[in-house]
Amino acid sequence: MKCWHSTWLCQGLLATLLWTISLHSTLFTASPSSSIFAEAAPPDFTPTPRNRIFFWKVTSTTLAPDGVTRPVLLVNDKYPGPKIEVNRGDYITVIIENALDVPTSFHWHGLTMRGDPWYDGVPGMNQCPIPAGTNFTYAFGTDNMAGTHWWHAHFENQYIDGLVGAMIIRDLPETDPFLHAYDEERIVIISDWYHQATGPLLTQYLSPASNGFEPVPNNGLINGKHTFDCSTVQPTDLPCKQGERALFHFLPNRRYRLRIINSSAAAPFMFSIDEHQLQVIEADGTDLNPIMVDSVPINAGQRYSVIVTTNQELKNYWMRAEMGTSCLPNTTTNLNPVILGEVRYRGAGKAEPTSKGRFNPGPVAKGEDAPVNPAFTDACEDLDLYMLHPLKPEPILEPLTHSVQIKLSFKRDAHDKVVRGYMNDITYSGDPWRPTIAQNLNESVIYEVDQHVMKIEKPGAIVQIIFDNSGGGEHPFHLHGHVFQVIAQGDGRYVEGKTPINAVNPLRRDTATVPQNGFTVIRFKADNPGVWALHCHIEWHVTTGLVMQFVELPKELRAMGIPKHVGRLCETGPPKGFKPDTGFMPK
Ligand SMILES: *[C@@H]1O[C@H](CO)[C@@H](O)[C@H](O)[C@H]1NC(C)=O
Ligand SMILES: *[C@@H]1O[C@H](CO)[C@@H](O)[C@H](O)[C@H]1NC(C)=O
Ligand SMILES: *[C@@H]1O[C@H](CO)[C@@H](O)[C@H](O)[C@H]1NC(C)=O
Ligand SMILES: *[C@@H]1O[C@H](CO)[C@@H](O)[C@H](O)[C@H]1NC(C)=O
Ligand SMILES: [Cu+2]
Repeated sequence: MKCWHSTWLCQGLLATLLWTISLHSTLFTASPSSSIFAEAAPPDFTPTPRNRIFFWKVTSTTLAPDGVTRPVLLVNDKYPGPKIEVNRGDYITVIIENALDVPTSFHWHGLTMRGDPWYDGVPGMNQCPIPAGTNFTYAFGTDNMAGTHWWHAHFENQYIDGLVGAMIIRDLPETDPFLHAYDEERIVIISDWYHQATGPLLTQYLSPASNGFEPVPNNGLINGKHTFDCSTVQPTDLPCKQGERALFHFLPNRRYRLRIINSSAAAPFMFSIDEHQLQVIEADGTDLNPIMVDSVPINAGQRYSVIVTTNQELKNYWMRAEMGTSCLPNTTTNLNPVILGEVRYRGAGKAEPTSKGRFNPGPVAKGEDAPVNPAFTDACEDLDLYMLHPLKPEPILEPLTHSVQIKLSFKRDAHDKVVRGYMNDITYSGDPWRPTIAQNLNESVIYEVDQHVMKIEKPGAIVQIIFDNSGGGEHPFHLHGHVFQVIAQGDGRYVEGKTPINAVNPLRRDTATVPQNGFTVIRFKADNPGVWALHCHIEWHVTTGLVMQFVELPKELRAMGIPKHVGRLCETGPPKGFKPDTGFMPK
């Protein structure tokens, strides 16, 4: 096989990997910029496991997903970025060419990265950022997982600017419980959208004047598309033309699995299709005992699969992602909170739908969006935890080895007067160029307080985390490296031994909402050596420090070492203009 990448790829650890590729792969005829699956390819059940290889070029450009042109960051010129789609048991290799003039890194949201912790993609924890103008290869196993996941940049706030995409691990026919439950599937990526690049928004957000109010999105997108009323664009001189809605072409009397991914930076959404029920079958990769609902609330970072049956009257229908505006700090005059897609039944023509939303009785006038679902404006919460149970039951994790209470709060810094997020009175501030995983190689390492490290040294320890959010708004918390059990979620305070818990076959997922003025309790088993971030998935809150990290099984992790080419990322150090506290502020 030709060795056409930089020399490290041809050496060391990766030599074994490439050997595996050359044995099992037929992919090297693919051109470096194309993914191995065509976008609308039918399921590829070529023998698994295989190493599936993806070539990505990351660039900075402009795009108008809703008709309003703005600067964006893209992978292979696409928004959302190219989908990764593999089968249970496969390996994934992503060869990244960073053609930006700033560093970057990528996280594989939903995968446990078991055995490959240095590819989890969090600078300052698992790696140093990929320097501008260089290439880096992520190569990892999928831990026998299946389900609807996603990938996104994890350096600074780059994912808000466009570096996101779907990552689907298809189950195998012999293990898929829903094999006969649906006929076809579609991916639905929902996102909030800003008309300005993150840089200027951050400058405002990280100033005392913001009072901690996050930037409010201007629009939302379904699969990278939506319309926007150009007469309300701000600033008024932004180039604006008619945008388009996402279209879903459905055949009558068929069952479609919709894999819904919420890649928002801030706003939660309520997802529904007019006049259709949704059968929920998956949450964050966990297959569920199916339940029927009218709509599904999806918080940032979360995923659901629903089956929708096209058994209604032959016409077209609105797909709605209603933004929870009351969960946002402020509404702006030009925010369009109801994001619409069009579901077209075959035979019903191309007419714009006239269907009614459950929560807006009146018809939707042409060119006019419906008001926000009032059921949602009060609650920015997950689907009722007690309704969702895994299809494959697992007992609650016990007995507890650790129980950690984490109090969430926002406070104004006495010195710079900026409002920041705190977990147990620590606001995270790690140096991207000094990753914990490398520091852990030194047995007697002492971490800085603001790295907010919590060590778990006992293999198999059962860790409980109680999020106490008695003073604030909702926060969807994501734990890397694990699928956790959600054992309680509710309003007010959690009292150990008193508050009822969800003790029988609790939901397992990787992103759970901590409700406004409420609590969420999760448990996981420490059986995966690595450095795992625990953070709010409202991307703005990551910037203001609502982040901490577990160093799980430090001894075992140390023994695993760090692959040479990952270590090399740290050789160059931060580029000029990078400040540890604020990163790259706009020029
Ligand atoms: C990165 O990869 C691309 C595409 O494979 C290649 O053209 C380029 O020369 C590589 N750059 C470096 C710095 O190795
Ligand atoms: C939010 O609203 C308040 C009160 O109307 C205003 O003072 C503040 O500037 C707004 N913040 C943002 C980020 O828009
Ligand atoms: C996506 O997550 C954001 C942030 O938590 C939330 O406001 C929004 O409602 C979610 N979208 C959907 C479709 O649930
Ligand atoms: C390991 O950490 C200790 C404590 O911070 C420090 O004194 C020592 O120099 C470090 N050793 C190496 C090899 O860096
Ligand atoms: Cu948050």
